[in-house]
Amino acid sequence: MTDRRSALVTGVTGQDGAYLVELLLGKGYAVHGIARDVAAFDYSRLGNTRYDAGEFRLYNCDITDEAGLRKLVAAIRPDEIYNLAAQSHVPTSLADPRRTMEINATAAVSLLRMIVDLEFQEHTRLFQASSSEVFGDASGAVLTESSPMRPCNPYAESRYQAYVASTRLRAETGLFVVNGFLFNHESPYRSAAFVTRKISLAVASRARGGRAPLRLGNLDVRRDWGHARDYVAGMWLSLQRDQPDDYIFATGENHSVREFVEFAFATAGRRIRWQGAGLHEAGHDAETAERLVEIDPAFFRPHEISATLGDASKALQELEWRPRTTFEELVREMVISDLDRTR
Ligand code: NDP
Ligand code: GDR
Repeated sequence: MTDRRSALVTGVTGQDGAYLVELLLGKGYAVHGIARDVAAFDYSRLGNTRYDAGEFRLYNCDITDEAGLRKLVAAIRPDEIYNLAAQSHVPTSLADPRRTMEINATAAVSLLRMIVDLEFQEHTRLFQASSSEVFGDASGAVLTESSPMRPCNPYAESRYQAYVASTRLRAETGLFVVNGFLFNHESPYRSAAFVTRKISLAVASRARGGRAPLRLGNLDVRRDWGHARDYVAGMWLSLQRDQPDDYIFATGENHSVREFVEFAFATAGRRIRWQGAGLHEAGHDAETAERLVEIDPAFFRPHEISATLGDASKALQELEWRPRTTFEELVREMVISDLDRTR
């Protein structure tokens, strides 16, 4: 590759990986993507972005393969690393806490140490994808970078460990590492394991004649939901500063799962009428009385975070970052994308 700026992106087949690669290629970077299975990389997501062989390369590497990863980092000597690879699903972390910890904490810390061991810390900057989950259930309080951290599931614990190690290494070695406390961000590329995409896919399925009701857990939890495209812009901005620091990326507004469901079905022309209570609550089409939504206790969580709400003023002041997409625009984009795909 040429002498243009280079970036190494882990987790490149995920939602944020797609938007970040597009953003970096658009800025003229030489982008190196790491995936467990490079064949899973969906080039159609790059749209019209140029990605000829000189600008974009993919490598097969599991992030927990320390020797393999070290070889790649040493050979590429990237200007920037975006560590997005993760087991990112909270219920899966409850089922497999060990693997979650290996990927999200142990491997993340190894990557940080690697930069120091290779003596790249004067050259290579790293963005670590952290999460609003580290703050635990703050009962809807507005969260800032200095809010207390009370992780309440293995996923959140893994994020917390990576955060603690990175700030320690930053202080000890001068490593340029930024933790982004990312609040939920969604898009048409979101995996169906997450509630927003599950809903948009269900709306699309219903529109093409599907009859199975959408089965959900707690409808009243609230999330500070933004668009992934806006959040990857924040990741990039955070590595362009003179000094590394940690930032909240959030919209400052939250909505319930119920509101997401109502707005998503409304985008496809259906109004929901809720009937019943608790596990017996169901959402019916207000005109046809079809049963569209049901409650399934399997999707409830032992330690639920009832609401998240972030204050991104530090990112606004220091990075001039602000979310551009409203909640309504986000839901509409996801539903229309799934309707188009299934048409
Ligand atoms: P995704 O779950 O969509 O993507 C995660 C990526 O990590 C996938 O490409 C996955 O690859 C890869 N991965 C998983 N395990 C390994 C492994 N052992 N070795 C190499 N790659 C691996 O997450 P998002 O794109 O939504 O999020 C990006 C990052 O930001 C993640 O770290 C996530 O935890 C964090 N984050 C996301 C938030 C959100 O709302 N989206 C909010 C807060 C934090 P594969 O395709 O092979 O599974
Ligand atoms: P979250 O996202 O756990 O916040 O983690 P998810 O979309 O899974 O859950 C959001 C909220 O919706 C409730 N919920 C359901 N969730 C799922 N997945 N399926 C359901 O059927 C359902 N019904 C209700 C959940 O209980 C929860 O309260 C995401 C991930 O991207 C993490 O990696 C990231 O760190 C956090 O966001 C911030």
